[in-house]
Amino acid sequence: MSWLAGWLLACVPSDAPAPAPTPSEPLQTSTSVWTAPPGLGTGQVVRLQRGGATVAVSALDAFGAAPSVYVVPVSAASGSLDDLATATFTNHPTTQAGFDVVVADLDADGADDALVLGSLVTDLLSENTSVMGMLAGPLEGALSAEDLVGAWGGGTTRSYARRLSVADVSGDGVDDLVVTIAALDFSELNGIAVFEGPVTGLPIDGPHDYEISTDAEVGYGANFLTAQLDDDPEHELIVQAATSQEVWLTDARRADADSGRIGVLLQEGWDFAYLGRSLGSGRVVQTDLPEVWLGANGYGERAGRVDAHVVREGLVGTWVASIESHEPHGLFGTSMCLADLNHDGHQDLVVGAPGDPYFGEPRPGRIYVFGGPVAEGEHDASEASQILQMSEAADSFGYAMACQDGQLFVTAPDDPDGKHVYVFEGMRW
Ligand SMILES: [Ca+2]
Ligand SMILES: [Ca+2]
Ligand SMILES: [Ca+2]
Ligand SMILES: [Ca+2]
Repeated sequence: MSWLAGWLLACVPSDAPAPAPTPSEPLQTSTSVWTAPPGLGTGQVVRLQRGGATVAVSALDAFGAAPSVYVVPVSAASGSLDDLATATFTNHPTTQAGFDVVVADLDADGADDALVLGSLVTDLLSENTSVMGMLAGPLEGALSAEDLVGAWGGGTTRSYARRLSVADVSGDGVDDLVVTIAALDFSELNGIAVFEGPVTGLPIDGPHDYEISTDAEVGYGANFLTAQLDDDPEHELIVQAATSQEVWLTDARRADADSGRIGVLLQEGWDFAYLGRSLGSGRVVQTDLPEVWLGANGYGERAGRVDAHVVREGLVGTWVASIESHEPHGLFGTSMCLADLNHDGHQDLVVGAPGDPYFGEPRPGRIYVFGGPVAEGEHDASEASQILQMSEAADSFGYAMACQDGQLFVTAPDDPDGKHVYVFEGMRW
């Protein structure tokens, strides 16, 4: 059984009614709304450009195919994504889900490039393989599959999977491209591939430089994040091991690629909690140590929770705080974001609870804002500084988020009115 099917099938529906929504009073904030064209489900993915000047938003058509990507300046006011985007990429119609997108200057020529990751229908049996394509900057105007300067597949038995990141993981000061690897049918997730930057050369069809992999049954690489967790210059990997319900902290330097397995945060008895569905790093709990935040949106009747672990020397994680929701099928922890949103000098935590489209009653999505510092120990989600809900529809508000100090971008991919990205600035609570 694949890790995804395992997550979906193992979750037992509950007849317990969800408590009535309790959104907070309107936040003191300026809110912009980016609206998608009719029929496009925008916002499965929202990612800040490396550097924070633009936001990339993914979109799928009504059949979950033909992924598009809008690149929008972070300062854009409310309006149509078609009008606000400085670049729009529309993929080939036979291309399926848009798994991920990153915008960064990967070839170090001074102009942003985009990497898009999707699944191609390769034959009549709908056997899928994931392909990662690069759009070389400058990113301007309407772009199509013909503008892709190169495409990577993973080989004959594996493909690049669902998550991308750009960060210096090799320690030479130059950003690298990091991507998960899976079996072609996604039944096994078992590695992280690294392309050492700068990634240049056209066409780009070479294999990755090295990889960090584990036994297939671990499910290493369903989700991951790059973050700075110690004193060495390179970024570390925070990796979801979906099948074994773990999150691993991994040093991704080339010299350490064989060991790869430095820290393990094993959570006993959390079957199908989907630990690592969302991942974060920062310093929200009052501490001098870097933290990793782990979302487990399937925990406890799919109510969900998030846990913070401080990271000590040697990438050893120690639990310090948790925030648990008691609303079944809220899927609290589907997304999260860490930044100082109200400019008070403390990082804040935002957690998305978009609702459960599989086993729950239709309900609006919500986000929970926890003003930092969050005290050590156990907390209830109702302690949030703010709980926000933007409509009465089952809009999946909170499905994906991106943020930087003072700015929060939240998607609502199922909003029937097409209000698919909310931008919050100047937040106060
Ligand atoms: Ca470039
Ligand atoms: Ca590097
Ligand atoms: Ca480091
Ligand atoms: Ca703050």
